[in-house]
Amino acid sequence: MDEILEIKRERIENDFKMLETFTDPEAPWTRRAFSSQNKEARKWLADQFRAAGLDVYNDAASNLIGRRGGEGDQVFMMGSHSDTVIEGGRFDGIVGVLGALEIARCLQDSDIELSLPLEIVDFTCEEPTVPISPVGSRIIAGDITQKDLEGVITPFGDTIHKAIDDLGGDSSDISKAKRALGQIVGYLELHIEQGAVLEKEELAAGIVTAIAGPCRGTVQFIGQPEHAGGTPMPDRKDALVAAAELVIAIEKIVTTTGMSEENVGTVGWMNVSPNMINVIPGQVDMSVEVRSTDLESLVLVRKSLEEEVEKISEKRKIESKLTWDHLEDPVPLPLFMQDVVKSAFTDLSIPIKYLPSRASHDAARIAPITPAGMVFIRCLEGKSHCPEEWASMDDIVLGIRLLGQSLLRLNENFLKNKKG
Ligand code: HGY
Ligand code: MN
Ligand code: MN
Repeated sequence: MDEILEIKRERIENDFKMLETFTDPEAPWTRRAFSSQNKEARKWLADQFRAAGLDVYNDAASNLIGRRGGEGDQVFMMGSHSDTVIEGGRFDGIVGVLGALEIARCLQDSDIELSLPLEIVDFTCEEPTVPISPVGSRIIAGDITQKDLEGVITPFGDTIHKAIDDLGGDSSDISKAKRALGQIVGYLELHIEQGAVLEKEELAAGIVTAIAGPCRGTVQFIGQPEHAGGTPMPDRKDALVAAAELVIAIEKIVTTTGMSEENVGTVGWMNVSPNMINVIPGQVDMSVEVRSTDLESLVLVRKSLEEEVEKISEKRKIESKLTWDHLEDPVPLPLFMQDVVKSAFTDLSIPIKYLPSRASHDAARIAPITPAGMVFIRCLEGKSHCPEEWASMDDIVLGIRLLGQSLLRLNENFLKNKKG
């Protein structure tokens, strides 16, 4: 299929320059979900969506949606997220949102109508700014119910209800945002790899086969705060030493369990109290996150981690509590969607490379209700979730061309199936 969409590089360059100005000035590039920067960026994005000829609205989950091609329940969908981690994404998620916007502009420029309406989406709160994230894509999939919102507070001190409403949603009834299976006929997402496979093989782009499932939780160790001088070592119930033991144990578990090269484990934050130099830590709260592209390994890793917390607790006579906040299994992407994306690579004469995603994406969250496909572009040294995260404009333009060609191929596939 010929490439008929004319991507405009300088429009894209301007978009990136503008969007990255919506950041916490003290910690670029930080635009956390529900922050003032997120709200400002959303206003700017909505204006760009409108200028691209899209009908713009927020669904009840506050996802920002631009729609072209008239009414009807069934749509094609493309998108990603514009919220970031702290000091992270100039490209993580942004490439997918701005890529979808550019494709909408190209369809408008060439007056091309697809066989179904197209919706482009900036999903709300993809990053774990609140424990129930990803919020927007999970609500669309019906994976977050009204009850799940209860008690959730954002880092800015708002209830999740107020936060969703402030972003244009309707937290009084988020089920209005839910889409039924089949309503989204196909979903496409462009994203940076957040790994170094493409760069190592000197490839600019790849076809995603599966998305690793992040399992996130918190562990609390409760020991005994005591005098750091007067308490002999054998008599201590030091919560921080217990936590330190667990950090090392997690590294050992993920590197020796199941298909270990597919597993990763991280302790991202830890709170020690009372956090004073001359007091034995009485309590530690810490995050645990394990992921794998292999389900069996992930189940074994989670089980070993639970057993390890028990073991440390007994050995040190310290109370412990492990709470899993969020369990995601690995998500294989449907072969026919991989073929749709592959045909776009062939159309543009781009070398074919299949690879799994070790990072999670909105695509994984809406996969239960729609066939999802992903295009990856390389990122510098595979880095992401840090200020050094970077992708070249050449690769971004190529990624958007592949996204657009995949959409046209998805449309062709839909028409073929319709004719039967
Ligand atoms: O954590 C992730 O994989 C994604 O960047 N939220
Ligand atoms: Mn991310
Ligand atoms: Mn992302």
